[in-house]
Amino acid sequence: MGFTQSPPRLENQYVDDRMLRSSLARLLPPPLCERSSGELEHLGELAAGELFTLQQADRVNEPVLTQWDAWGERIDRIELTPLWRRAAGLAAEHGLVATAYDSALGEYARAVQMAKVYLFAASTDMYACPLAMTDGAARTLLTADNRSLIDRAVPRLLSRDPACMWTSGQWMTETTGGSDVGRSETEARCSEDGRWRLWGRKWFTSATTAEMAITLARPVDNPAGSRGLAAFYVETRDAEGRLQGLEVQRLKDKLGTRKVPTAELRLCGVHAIPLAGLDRGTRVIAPMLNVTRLWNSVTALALMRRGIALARVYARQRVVFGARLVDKPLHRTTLGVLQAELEASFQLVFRVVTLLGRVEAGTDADGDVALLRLLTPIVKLLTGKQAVKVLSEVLEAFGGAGYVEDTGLPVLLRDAQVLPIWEGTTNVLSLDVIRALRDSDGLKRLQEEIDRALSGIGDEAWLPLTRMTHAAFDHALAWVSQATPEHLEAGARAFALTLGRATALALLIEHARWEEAVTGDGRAAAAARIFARSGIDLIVDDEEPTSVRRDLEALADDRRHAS
Ligand code: MFK
Repeated sequence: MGFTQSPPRLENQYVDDRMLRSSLARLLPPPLCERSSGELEHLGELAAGELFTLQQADRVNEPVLTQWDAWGERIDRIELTPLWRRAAGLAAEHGLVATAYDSALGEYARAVQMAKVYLFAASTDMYACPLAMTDGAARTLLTADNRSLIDRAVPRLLSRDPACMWTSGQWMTETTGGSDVGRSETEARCSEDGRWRLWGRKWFTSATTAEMAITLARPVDNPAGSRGLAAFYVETRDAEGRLQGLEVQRLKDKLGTRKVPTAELRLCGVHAIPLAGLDRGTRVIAPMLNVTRLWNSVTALALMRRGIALARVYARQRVVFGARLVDKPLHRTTLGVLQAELEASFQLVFRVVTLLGRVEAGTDADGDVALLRLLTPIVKLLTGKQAVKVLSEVLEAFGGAGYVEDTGLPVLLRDAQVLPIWEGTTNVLSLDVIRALRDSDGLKRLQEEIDRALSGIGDEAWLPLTRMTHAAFDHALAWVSQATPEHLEAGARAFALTLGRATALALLIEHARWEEAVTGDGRAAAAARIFARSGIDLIVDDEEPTSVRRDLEALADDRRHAS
């Protein structure tokens, strides 16, 4: 028998994560940090142990849709996989959604919740998706202030009892598009008894096993476009537990997230209740978008962390060309750059988590709302792209094994690939950043945020990095203030990424200084220095904007010719 490589095994994912523990120690008051650590350690153990093992055993299982029973009755039953069934119970018991609404935690509720999500998400094959929708639905109902719906649904969405907890779906995407929801074709009609019913087709719904959903539809006399859409609350089943006014046409055959029973739905007169008025539905549903975009960002962190954790373990045990991989300079460089990306984004995402916690608890300071509005699309678009890059490198760090399905590694990349797509693509979110600038003074607040994070630095060693951060932000500011509307759109992605990377660097420097001072650990500082070398300012000034535009047009559309 020849050589056999032992597989990478995970340590407790809380105990083993210096970045998570030191960040929580800075962000949370010490007694709360101490109190939370027991449950987080337990989740870290589940993530590395029982759930990780179950995940491998569940690898080839997928949800199954049964549309008809043996006697010809339409039932549209979806059977979930064992991993997801276990995840549902644990998510309720550990309050993966409820923690965010625990008033005893005050402004820290979101930070404690998202620390749990970060530990849970990578071992549960995107069970984070229905949880994100559930959290978004609870927040949307509370914001809409619809008392009867709040009384009926919110206690169920926030239940910690697996037998009582509801999940929610979010049905927005139609065949006309997942981005331009203003073109939705679903119709809402009010019956003579005053009850609303919906007719239409939802092309991409997550997830149909939910007890309720929030959806958009156009009351028949309303105008076209997004202002004519209304947001509706739907309960998916009747008193006997049968789907009411809904048909599941099929489950989607997707690249990844294959445990998520994403379905095409036909709405055939499903009963629905308007959430808040009969128009401007996208604005009503916006809290859902913003909450789920943050879940998307935390999930990106979780997948990056999982991939890097596995690659590090592997590098310590794998011997090539006479040495362990971890002792090879080029491999160390590769892993170090990945960790630096993760550390910078972790600080940025958890800053947004903290802001959301403050705003929801009503302890926000002047400007927190504007900063949150601007940073939410930025963290989503930054981390979504980054997760794909990082997970692609992680697979490569395993050589051929990373490309082999039963190592359980390829699924990380496939699942990561959805993160820049769903909940708004990178380009749609880049345009949302521009929209957010119009709606608020977010840019001024972001400048104050960077100044705050970098204030009081006397140590000369930090100066090159702080200068780089300010220079990138100033460049973005100068660019946006002189861009024509067309340039603004064409350059929105580089602009948003530059703001994101500059802010992430500032926040990482802030954390690194704290970590060095309090614990003497210099690894966050090392991450800041390496992150800074990977490109902060991504804006390219066009010397001759018109000619550059012509070049790009010719390259994007092969029926055009550059002249
Ligand atoms: C692991 C966790 C992951 C989560 C799993 C997700 C699985 C789900 C699968 C899916 O369903 S993916 C589909 C998700 N779809 C999207 O994310 C939609 C992407 N498109 C957009 O975000 C568009 O920008 C948008 C639909 C919001 C454009 O809407 P409109 O109505 O055409 O644009 P408009 O007129 O600018 O915005 C309408 C109002 O909403 C405006 O307010 P006013 O009426 O007061 O003027 C906007 O300011 C407001 N608004 C839009 N986006 C907002 C917002 N307000 C706050 N926050 C936002 N993000």
